[in-house]
Amino acid sequence: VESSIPEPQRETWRKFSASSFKSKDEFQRETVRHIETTLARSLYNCDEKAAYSGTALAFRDRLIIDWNKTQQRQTFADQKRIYYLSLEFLMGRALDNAMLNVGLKNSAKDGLAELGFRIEDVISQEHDAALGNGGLGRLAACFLDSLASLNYAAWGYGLRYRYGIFKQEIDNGYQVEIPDYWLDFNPWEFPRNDVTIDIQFYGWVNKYTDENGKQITSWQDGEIVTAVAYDVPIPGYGTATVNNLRLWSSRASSGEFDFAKFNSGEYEGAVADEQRAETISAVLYPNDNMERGKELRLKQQYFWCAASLHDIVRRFKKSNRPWKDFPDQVAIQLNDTHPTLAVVEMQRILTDLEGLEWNQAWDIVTKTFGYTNHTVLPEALEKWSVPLLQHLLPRHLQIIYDINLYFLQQVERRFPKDRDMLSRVSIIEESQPKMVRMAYLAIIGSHKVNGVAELHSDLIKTTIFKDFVKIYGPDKFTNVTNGITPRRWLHQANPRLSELIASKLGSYEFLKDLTLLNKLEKFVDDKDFKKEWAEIKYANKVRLAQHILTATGISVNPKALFDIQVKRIHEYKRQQLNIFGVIHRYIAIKNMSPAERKKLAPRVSIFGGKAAPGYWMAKTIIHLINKVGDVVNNDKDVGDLLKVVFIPDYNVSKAEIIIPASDISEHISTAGTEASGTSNMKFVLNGGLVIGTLDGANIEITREIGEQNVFLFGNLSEDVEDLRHNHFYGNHQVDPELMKVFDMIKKGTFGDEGAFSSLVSAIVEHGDYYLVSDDFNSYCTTQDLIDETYKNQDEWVTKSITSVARMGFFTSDRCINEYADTIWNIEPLQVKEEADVRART
Ligand code: 4GP
Repeated sequence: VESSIPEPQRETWRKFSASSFKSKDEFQRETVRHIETTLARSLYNCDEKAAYSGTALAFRDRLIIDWNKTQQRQTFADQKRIYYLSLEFLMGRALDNAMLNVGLKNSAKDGLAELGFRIEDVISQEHDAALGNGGLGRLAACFLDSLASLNYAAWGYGLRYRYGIFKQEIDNGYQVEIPDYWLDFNPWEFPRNDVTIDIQFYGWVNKYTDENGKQITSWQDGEIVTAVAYDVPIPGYGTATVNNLRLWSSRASSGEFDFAKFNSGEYEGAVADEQRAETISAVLYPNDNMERGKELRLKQQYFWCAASLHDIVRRFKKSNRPWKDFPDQVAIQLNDTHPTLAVVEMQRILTDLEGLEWNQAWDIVTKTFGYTNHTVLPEALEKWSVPLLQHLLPRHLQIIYDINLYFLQQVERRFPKDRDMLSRVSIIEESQPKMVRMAYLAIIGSHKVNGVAELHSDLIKTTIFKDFVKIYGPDKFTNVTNGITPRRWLHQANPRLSELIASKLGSYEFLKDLTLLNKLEKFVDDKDFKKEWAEIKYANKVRLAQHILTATGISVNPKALFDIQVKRIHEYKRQQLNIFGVIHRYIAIKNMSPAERKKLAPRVSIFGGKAAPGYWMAKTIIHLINKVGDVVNNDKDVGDLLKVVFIPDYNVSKAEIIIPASDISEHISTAGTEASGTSNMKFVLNGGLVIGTLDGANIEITREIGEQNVFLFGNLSEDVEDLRHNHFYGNHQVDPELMKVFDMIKKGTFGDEGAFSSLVSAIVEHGDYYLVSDDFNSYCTTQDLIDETYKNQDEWVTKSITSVARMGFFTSDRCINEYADTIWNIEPLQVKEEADVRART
């Protein structure tokens, strides 16, 4: 690097090089210094917010020192790096995680207490970084934690949205969306004003022969927007590795500001261009498992892919290696199809800008990329219209056509008699207008394609991508079952349970090797241990009850069975099945004799989750849940036997309170629709049991923890197609008990029945696509079995402990090691300082 300090001066430099705090006193000194100087506050005006800011800045310094060293170490080692491209990183809060991962939470706790603050109050000042919708975005965040904890040289690349996922309020039972402006104070990012990349849009393609007779293809004119890097340090647990998450922010390029306009008094016009540029990274699109082909979304995708790739290429070029080494130095993982344009941009860089031959370039591209599919739902499979691409990215469209041409030629040679095959697998769908099928492009441009749980990986091979299995053979397709980080989802969310487990296992090593949990099985008959286990669950329920009271005004009994379904609201996830089941229970209670009522375990049905603002059915489900709650919670005749709660604004920090408090959680998607699910893993790891369908990772969870520890119900994925067919062509009868539920809704018990008619008619009149009626009876029977089982608390706790003991497989560490082995072909980097910082929890 040109600006580096010459050797003779480096001694001085090293003498004063910043060092990390290691003790409570040093932490206090740093925190007070930041409060007094960086924030210009004092002991006379330091509130909890300022205490949070000071603490966060002190820990940020610590992280950045390790971050610098990590980056240097990785540069010197010059090994392969993995780049995880994701439009979503649902990180949640950073401070608690930073304190735990560097092993200084206890020092911080004592240090803050001496300064006059409770650590919990300080931690809860932080605004969630909510740059994601749901499963796919939270998975990316768990992966970053594992990559750093396992010492992989890894970077995340994403967009720095000014507005993350909207904040949800409930007004008169309806969801209302409030913008989430989260950047007012964000100590966790470093603007890198020196790391900028100009990104081009629109314009036209000029092909010509230069004076040396060389064919030149040049993309000209159009509009330039600048990408500015913001770096977020990602600390590993118990290691000195701090990796980087680079988020791009859009800014008008310096050439863009129109001084002529400005000087002639047209202030607004001059500023308008600037605002247009900034719009690109302004908002996260609030859709989960759903695509809506908006031009601005496509702009976001290209802006982010192009910036990331040029950054990666720039880093690679510093090593002066030949291009053919690129795939040995770089692995790029596409988190769903959102970053697929990176494949095209890479091919463009190599051919148009670097002058490689098409085939040589394409070989490099396909060895570099891997693609992860997260859904088989047709409404979520991305397609972009050809005219839109032609307009926005004219050169990329040409390259897509060329990729498709060579691919189809190859297919035709292999399957000369199968004309149909060509149109089925073409990247271009011959519709009006023509569409580019991004998943096909991602498959063709990658060397591996993976699903996220066994059933899902089988389904993509036998349904949506089956032709590609014929073309490429089965080895290109693989499975990596999802996982979660036990650091956040056990240790941070459930500190008492983590502590109890550590006391039994003798250390916190299980947070690094989750399979060690299996040693807990030895203690399932230990009375004191079981008692403590149950007490911790109860304390977590008290904590949640407190949150529910503050957030909704509803008072719930923590002794009742807590039945929780929190996730994005979607018809396929079937919150409607759950709330219909609740109404069924309400009817049953109303008809019970006092003796029967005495025998029933009181229950609190807890819901949470956001609906995409344009998803009418999902919003109707939220409305029904709230209206049922209004009626049931105020029915004196029912009392504590049943309460229905909708917790507003479900997000990562709320999940950390909600998940440890479940007795039962619901993962009840129509079989074959939920790719994996990850909250199922979080709930079980926290000692809750689950009711679920044979879908996604539920199947593997059951295999690991044993069928006797899971409440399974419902039809199997292989029967779904026939059942759907029958709904239209057979003799389809809606379940009679479900009809009683509909009668109650129609009577107006929960307010204007018209408000819910779409939910009812989807089942009664429109073919019940999600098989709610088919599964209703088996769902309700299984809920009765849960009531029965819950009565025997001793047996329940045994199930709970056994399940936790067998959850080792579902750590994201295992998952990342599988990606590293089977897709990225990359080894972790050895870190010497590791011993120094380990196990200081
Ligand atoms: C989600 C899937 O719906 C979920 O089953 C899976 O666990 C998660 O990805 C992580 O793999 N998909 C999305 C999406 O969030 O937007 O497609």
